[in-house]
Amino acid sequence: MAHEDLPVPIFTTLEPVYGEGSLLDEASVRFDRLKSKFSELYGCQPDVFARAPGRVNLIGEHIDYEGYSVLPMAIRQDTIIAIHKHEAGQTTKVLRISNVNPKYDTCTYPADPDQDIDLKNHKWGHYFICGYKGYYEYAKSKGIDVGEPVGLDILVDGIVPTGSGLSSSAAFVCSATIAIMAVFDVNFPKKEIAQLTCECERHIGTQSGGMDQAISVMAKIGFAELIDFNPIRATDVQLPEGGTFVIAHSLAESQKAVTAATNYNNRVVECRLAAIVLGIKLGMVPKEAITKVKTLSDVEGLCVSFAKERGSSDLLLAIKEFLHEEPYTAEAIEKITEESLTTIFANSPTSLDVLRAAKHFKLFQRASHVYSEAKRVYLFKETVSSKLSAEDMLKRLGELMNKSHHSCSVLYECSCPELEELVKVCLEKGALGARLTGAGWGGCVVALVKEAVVPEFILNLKEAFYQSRIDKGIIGNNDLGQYVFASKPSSGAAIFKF
Ligand code: NG1
Repeated sequence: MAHEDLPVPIFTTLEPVYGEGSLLDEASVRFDRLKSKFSELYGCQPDVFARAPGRVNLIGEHIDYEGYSVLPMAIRQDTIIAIHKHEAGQTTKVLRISNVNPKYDTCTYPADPDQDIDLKNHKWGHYFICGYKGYYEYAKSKGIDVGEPVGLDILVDGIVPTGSGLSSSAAFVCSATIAIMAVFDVNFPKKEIAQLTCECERHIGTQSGGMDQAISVMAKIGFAELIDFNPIRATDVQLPEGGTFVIAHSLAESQKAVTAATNYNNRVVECRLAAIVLGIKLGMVPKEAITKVKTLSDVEGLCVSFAKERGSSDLLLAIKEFLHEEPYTAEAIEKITEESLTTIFANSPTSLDVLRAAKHFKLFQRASHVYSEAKRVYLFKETVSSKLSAEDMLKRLGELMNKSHHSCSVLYECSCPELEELVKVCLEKGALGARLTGAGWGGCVVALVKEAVVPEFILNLKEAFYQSRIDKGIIGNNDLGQYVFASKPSSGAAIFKF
């Protein structure tokens, strides 16, 4: 059976996930602390535990929601959730969500799975409710008898740095969903959980693409994964010997849910508009384009045919011909679509927020990024499977990462001054390639570094980027390990029943 058709594994010991040595030791301490804190808080033991990892995306940024494949790997940092279910019929039907980190206050929600999430009042516990709603929506759609909602006690321990582009949100939503499934004694194939967690994270107000949840659920130790969408599929990618991916935090926090209207969701809307305009220019009737075209991948075929007719294989030809570099006003787009933008997005409140906040739309730049980035993902995968020498392979991968960063920075404009500085420092200190990873607008850089020089590279980064920030008290001298680390591909989500 294909890996993605299997259910989430259930283990009775920590070793299958955490291996041995310091990782296992660290995990044992965390699980022991969860158990004792749980009984202190709730007066009982958890029924079951679930964990899901964060991820680093090696290449393929801001293209998952356009239907294109991406190439991430899971990192060792994860979110663990301990959960206990109350008996049906008990009067206190609430969800109590606590965190081992005292920074997060306990959140209480009703057990009603149809509750609305208060998006104007952002709380950390909302991410659990995404998983909760997602579980019920999915179980009902599968005809599973979900019965009356019951009270749940939950304790969370997350060590994926937040706002860092390493998917702390997906690690939380996936571990929440899987913990809920496990406590209700159901399990679904991984590809279905990847899809349902992607959809339910959208309850938080971002129009997520699905990469983070897919890798968190489907990752395998030792491999990066090429993730395809529609349908979701994961193909193992063995990374070349001799190279290490170093993750370094720019120390600028990226608040994706809070800035959605001007950043993340804005780009999703711009891509949709670019796709509709391209569809019309390439011969679709406006009404048909508006109903049928959701993503740039939907009009790829038309762009390819257009290029072929002109004797070219360049997908970008249609963009160069039909979209202009100057930003579009809403009125200019409406002349082409023959429909108001508010009508086009009438069913999507978060897109309407984008329209209210946007001054103009950069259709040429966003579409150019998406099509070129999609191509780089395949070139990366092809390079990894090629017969090139390890040295040449690493060099080529580094170049692709640099091109990806340039495109994110200049065409997609999802970088920020801190990320630009850190990418520059990484390259100056010998990285073969470096790029922002994840949504951007803050968060982390991923750099490809020759394995033999990793310790020296990290020391150089400390001197050139972090020391001045340590001196200013932005981070503590002893905390550096949380902000810069080498990462190996880790394993995916799991359930523990001890
Ligand atoms: P992060 O970096 O975790 O916020 C976000 C999206 C991904 C993808 C990347 C950009 C969510 C949960 N994740 O990731 O789907 O679009 O940005 O490539 O919204």
